Amino acid sequence: MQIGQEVYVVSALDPDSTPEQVTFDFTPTGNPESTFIIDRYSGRITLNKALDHEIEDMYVLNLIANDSVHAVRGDLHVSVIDENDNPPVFKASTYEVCLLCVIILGLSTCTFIPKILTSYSVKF
Ligand SMILES: [Ca+2]
Ligand SMILES: [Ca+2]
Repeated sequence: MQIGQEVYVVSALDPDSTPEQVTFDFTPTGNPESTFIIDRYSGRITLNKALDHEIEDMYVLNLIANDSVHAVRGDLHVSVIDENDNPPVFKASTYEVCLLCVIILGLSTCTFIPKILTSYSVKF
């Protein structure tokens, strides 16, 4: 998800207030690293930073709904679903192997071994 994308729209029920009288905000610690933005009147929450599952897979947002007399808190859990956005990378830029052939009892088997030794000898 990219910056500016809508995440959710929170709403509140208040029988003695009009929707315009209820405002929304995060608690002082309810928006980790200012990752999200909330529109105080519409309750629309959008991204202030791009999300990445590999960095953070879950956010818990602490919200306040306020009718100017009462302020109530609520939580919104945002799960960041993993998408396949990382290509595979070889662990080494170059691989070198030496093929060692061993003859045992007339049967030949071949085994790949990492090239750790610069030279080696095999006696039969
Ligand atoms: Ca009210
Ligand atoms: Ca991913």
